[in-house]
Amino acid sequence: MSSNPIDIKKVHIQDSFWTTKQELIRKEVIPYQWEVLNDRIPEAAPSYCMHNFRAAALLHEKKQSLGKAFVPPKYSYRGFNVLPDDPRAPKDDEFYGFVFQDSDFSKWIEAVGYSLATHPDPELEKTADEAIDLVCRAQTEDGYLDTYYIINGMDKVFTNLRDHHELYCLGHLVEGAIAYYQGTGKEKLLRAAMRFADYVAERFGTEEGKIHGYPGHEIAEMALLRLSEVTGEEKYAKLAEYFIDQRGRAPLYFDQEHPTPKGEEYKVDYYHQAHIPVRDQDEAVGHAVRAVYLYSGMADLARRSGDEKLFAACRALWKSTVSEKMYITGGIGATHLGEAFSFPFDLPNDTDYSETCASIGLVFFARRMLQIEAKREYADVMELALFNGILSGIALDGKSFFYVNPLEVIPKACHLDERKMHIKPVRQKWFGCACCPPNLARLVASIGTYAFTEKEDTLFVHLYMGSELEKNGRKIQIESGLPESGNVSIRVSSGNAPEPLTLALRIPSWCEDHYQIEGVNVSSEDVRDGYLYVNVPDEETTISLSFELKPKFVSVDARVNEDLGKVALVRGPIVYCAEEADNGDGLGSLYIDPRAEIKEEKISISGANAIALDVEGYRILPNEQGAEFISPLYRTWQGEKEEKKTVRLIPYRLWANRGEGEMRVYLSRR
Ligand code: FUB
Ligand code: ZN
Repeated sequence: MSSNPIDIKKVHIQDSFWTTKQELIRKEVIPYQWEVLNDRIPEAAPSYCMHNFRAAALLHEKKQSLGKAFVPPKYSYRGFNVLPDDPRAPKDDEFYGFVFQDSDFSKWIEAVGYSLATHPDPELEKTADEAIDLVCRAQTEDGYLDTYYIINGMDKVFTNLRDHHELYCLGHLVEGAIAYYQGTGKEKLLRAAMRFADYVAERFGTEEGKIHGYPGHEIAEMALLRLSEVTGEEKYAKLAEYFIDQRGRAPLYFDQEHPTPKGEEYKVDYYHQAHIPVRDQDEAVGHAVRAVYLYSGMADLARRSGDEKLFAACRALWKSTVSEKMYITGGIGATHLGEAFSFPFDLPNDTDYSETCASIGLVFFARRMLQIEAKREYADVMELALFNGILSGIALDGKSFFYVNPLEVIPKACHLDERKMHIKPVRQKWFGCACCPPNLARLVASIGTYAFTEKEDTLFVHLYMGSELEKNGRKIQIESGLPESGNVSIRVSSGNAPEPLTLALRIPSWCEDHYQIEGVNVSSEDVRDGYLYVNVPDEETTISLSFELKPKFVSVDARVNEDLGKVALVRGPIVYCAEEADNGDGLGSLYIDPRAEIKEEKISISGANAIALDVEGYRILPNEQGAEFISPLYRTWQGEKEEKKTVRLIPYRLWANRGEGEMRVYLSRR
């Protein structure tokens, strides 16, 4: 039997690490994003998100007042990213921004919903209610809700499923509406999302007369399955099932929608994970965010239906992703060309994409796999992505963000080399295509639902974080020293009417099974797939866990050419990097000795506490020995001149909080 995420209202995170992040989302990111969505931050790229909802609402109002005299706009393609001629004075009745700009509101309201679930805030709720009123005013009478088409002309609705994101906007709207309903009990947005889903369900399906397509950018699949769970309405699950089953079936829908040059079809469909039916897919391909969103929906469906073939595909896709295409930071999407996966073991460090959203999608996928089978391999990846490739996406003050999370940066190259211009050496205030910051906000705001899942008498602890929750009438208080120390304590109250309670405690693979447990009797037989199953006695019980957490060097599979002869430094789930701020520039000339002692030092970077690691190494000095060979650039080799150097590394997530400078995760080794 599978497990479910814990009810967000039942888990209170009180953790020295995660509470700080959640507070940042609540106090900085949510209010800041609201200003951005309303174009009130002069130095941030304009969003036009709320402008578009207002424009759509105005259009309906005009229709009402003009009655039969109203002439609906006729669709004419204006572009994927529509910018006003005069950015300071956008026209009231035009759509601006990316075609999927509505989704920025949906992600914002999702973060708001989760935040209100645990931190009631009447002022924020009032702002959110007003925003919802506006969004609902933008919806058409028959339930359609995508401002790009409402404003630009409804006659072409669902005619470009491949590129335009109506079903993506539906998915995000559903997710946002569910979160707001869960956080506040208010149904208005949920009803609007259901009406849009009903509209889509009417139009799509295998039946004659219906559209036989599916989302160009996945997410509706997992969102609709969740909507079905929350509302108890089977029709939403059926729609999700249709989208998943139909994808990649011949004749390929996107090729029909966009007649594709012969020989190019595979490329196009592959990019959208629509080249073959999903149950036959075994390699993670195409646009990375789309891929992991699809796999998450597939896992949800497999859990719901018990479809073994579908689950086998999920497993194969998981394996392909994490054992051939994932960076040590939990980043995925090795190429910026199409924001996509590359071929197996192609993991360049300085041109990669590793979009924040893609790592977030990987966390979605991991949690869903965990729900089906509690194996630590999923939780290990979830934790890795969270602490590294995701949290690197946000500055310590919550006011700037990375979209792309590279493993190696030379700022000059980002400014001058076109191949690297997608890489920013400092976090940005906002992005015209602002998918990542609000995605990060909704994930962090709901982190408890990733840390804990439950079934009948078992609580699964996938991630350790200080928290209070309840299970089977027992109060559970967790204290965690992670990521700095591996000490965890779990106190379980006796409760009035004790029912059986099992805690399934993840033994993180980074401790290499070196851990101690006190307070309960367990044996090695209680460990299954990296989880220690503890039957908690009826009386009050305190379990103390101590996971060995020491720094170590990691090398990469030899097929990753990029990293041959190099090592990365990790400490528990934390991946480290060297920065110019500590080591000077020219990080590529540093060598470290993986056999040397690693020293730890407590540091603070812009108010964030962390542990820095110092390791002995060398710096290769400019080669002035040997005779010139053809030009001064080359010399006959006579050995390198080097000087000793202690190299300092800091947690990767903290890089670029001290101004612009070089950064590198993998260092050459001796
Ligand atoms: O297309 C919507 C979002 O924008 C994607 O998920 C991101 O990769 C970015 O392209
Ligand atoms: Zn993104």
